[in-house]
Amino acid sequence: MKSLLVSALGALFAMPLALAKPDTQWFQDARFGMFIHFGLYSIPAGVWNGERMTRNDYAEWIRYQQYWPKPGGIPKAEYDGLMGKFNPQGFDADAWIREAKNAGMKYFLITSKHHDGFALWDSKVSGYNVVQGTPFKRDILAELTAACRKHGLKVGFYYSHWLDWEHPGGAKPPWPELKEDPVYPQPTQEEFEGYWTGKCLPQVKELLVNFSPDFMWFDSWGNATNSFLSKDRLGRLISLIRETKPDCLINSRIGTKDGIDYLSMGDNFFPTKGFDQPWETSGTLNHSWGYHRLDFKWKPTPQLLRYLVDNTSRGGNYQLNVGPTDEGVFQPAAIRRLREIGAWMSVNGEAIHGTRPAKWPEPKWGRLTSNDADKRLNAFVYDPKPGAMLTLQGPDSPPKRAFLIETHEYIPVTPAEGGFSFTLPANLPDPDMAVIAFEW
Ligand code: JFZ
Repeated sequence: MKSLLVSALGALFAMPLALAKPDTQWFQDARFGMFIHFGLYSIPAGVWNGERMTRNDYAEWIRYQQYWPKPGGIPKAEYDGLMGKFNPQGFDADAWIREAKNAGMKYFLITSKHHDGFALWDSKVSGYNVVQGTPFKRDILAELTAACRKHGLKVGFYYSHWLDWEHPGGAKPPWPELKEDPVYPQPTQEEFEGYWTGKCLPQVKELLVNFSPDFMWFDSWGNATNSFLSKDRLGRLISLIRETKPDCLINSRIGTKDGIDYLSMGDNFFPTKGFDQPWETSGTLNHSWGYHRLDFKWKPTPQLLRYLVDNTSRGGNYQLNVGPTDEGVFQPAAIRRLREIGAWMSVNGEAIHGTRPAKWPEPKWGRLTSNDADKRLNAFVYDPKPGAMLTLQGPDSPPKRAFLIETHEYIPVTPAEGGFSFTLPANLPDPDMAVIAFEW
């Protein structure tokens, strides 16, 4: 009787479950993750034959942006020579993931294959990969995935599904300045289809089967140039993922907002309002995503923390990028920032992880997050003035308890018109931000 009931229920739920969208709760609880751009481009690191690259100055674009606007960029055979030099002897998957974990990050995302088409795993689909093509010969994704599992981080892969500069059928850069590159013209629809079924779909399947990723991050932009990402092709890619790994999340830069799990913002774009769907911003520590030896535009830690708090308060995630060097290590400037963020998170992480936006209006003096259905609010006061009295509009009764999270100093609260007022301590441990818990 029981088994009958179980099988009847099983039959009832099997179909809808298979089609249902995966649960995004872990993603929303996480709020903070690490993004990595690592590949052949990490070797030239923005400079080719002594010349700095041009245009967007993203190191991972060097193949096409060197000698811009010369058509064709770096000849393919010359770029492919980087494979013989790819040998990051300092690479230590455990060290990378420990750095992410210590920073308070709950997930890890890496370029499994960027636009240049080079794969960081032992792909049987294309020999253009780290194991078959380089002296390093190690499966970087296998080592990193194992380290993520060991340390309890979720893991996901960036996969460039549209642009691929290795496969003759992959799409080429869609630049308005160079409508048609005479050296490497855009593929025909037929040629692209050959790439799609011959490399893209089988490689994505391989990633899903080999590594069971918790999420995938695809990359595309612009509509006019994206005739390659038809509804039909995207449908095949999404079904492949749903059928192979039903709980794997998919981002919107795949090329559609339908049938996906979370929205990806433009690079370093921090919206001033949230969305109905889960969402994230990918951001850089300096300017370039891949390691660039002449990129010195490092953002200060307080600015990075503001981005994290801004997005969290609006229901979004922050994926902070590191471009490891050709040695396979993080630059000191990256490590310092990750550890400073980690120090802050070890105190204030409880106001970030697992929170949701508060239902009250965003205060002028800072940001709010909420735990336990607004039974606890966290207030992030930006540029706090010692002893200042501030008002939080919304709650109809003052909280029972209010304290500065870092020191547990008690914060006096009083009823006020439309909410309550509170007074900042005379001694503030952090001149940039005061983080206060309010409990009802
Ligand atoms: C893409 C890549 O071209 C780049 O190399 C990097 O990987 C980044 C994370 O993603 O660049 C984009 C993609 C989309 C936008 C901007 C840059 N966009 O929609 O604003």
